[in-house]
Amino acid sequence: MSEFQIDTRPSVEVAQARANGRPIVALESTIITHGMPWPQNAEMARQVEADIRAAGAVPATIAVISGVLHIGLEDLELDALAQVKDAMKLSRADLAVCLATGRTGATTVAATMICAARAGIEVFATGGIGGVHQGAETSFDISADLHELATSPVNVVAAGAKAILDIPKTLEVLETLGVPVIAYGQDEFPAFWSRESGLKAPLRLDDPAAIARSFRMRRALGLPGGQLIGNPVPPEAEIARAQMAPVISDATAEAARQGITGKAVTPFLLGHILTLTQGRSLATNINLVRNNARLAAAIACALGQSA
Ligand code: PSU
Ligand code: MN
Repeated sequence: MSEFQIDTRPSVEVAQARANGRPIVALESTIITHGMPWPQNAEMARQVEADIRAAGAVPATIAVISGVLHIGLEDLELDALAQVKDAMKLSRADLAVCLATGRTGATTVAATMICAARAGIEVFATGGIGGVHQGAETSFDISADLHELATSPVNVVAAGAKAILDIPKTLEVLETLGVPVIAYGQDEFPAFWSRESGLKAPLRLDDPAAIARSFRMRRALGLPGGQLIGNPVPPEAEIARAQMAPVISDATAEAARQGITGKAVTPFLLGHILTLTQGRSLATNINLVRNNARLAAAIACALGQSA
């Protein structure tokens, strides 16, 4: 066996939480560096951490800073990361290169799941997951987030998938991969800015304890991978599906016109939609991430009681 070590650093708060066996919730960092503009990104990240603390758990924002894997960021580190212009966007494929070359990178859902699982963290809150892009039948653009959900044992709480994705195909791929897609408190799979997608979720659970038990049951069955929890945006923050549809088509068409491909697609669409909705999409985005953080904390607390 190799002696190779990953340079890993927990925040002071995460180290204490581990020592005391307290529930921890992982948070991704691509949403900070590639998903939202400064300074709202830093404000959002701080607010979400505070929401997790208020709900009785400890936040662990995950990122690679100068080749060191951080499980939890100190406030100054978070502030600096939110202003880095050239952070790498790290998915499963990029994580090792970033660590090996001493660079700085922000973790997507896939990379955050990998790091959380290594750190023994079973719950992770984000905004929306990556998925099968519209036109995937020609572009082959399918996010590595989907395969990761089938591989790493982490509960991912998201507000569903954005309609910049092909949601029916995304659900089909998740089914093929054997990932439980669980709508929280409603029958429909939510569509990020909107509570409804027009599609029923394959599974529904109404309380965090049931989500925790089903996670433990998968492990007892010897099944790898995690669970995707679709948590609808609160009604007061929602933007209706009909209102978002033309905005999304406009952004998707512009991406095609400019020849945007690969990793650049999701950040381009998010930025364009922000401009088109004059910032309204950002307010909704922040609201739903906070809502997901609260549910993730409740699941982490329930898992702590069932361990
Ligand atoms: N969807 C969002 N906001 C985001 C992302 C997705 O609503 O910030 C980010 C997440 O980090 C997600 C990544 O894991 O984009 C997916 O990128 P790709 O499609 O390139 O796999
Ligand atoms: Mn992609």
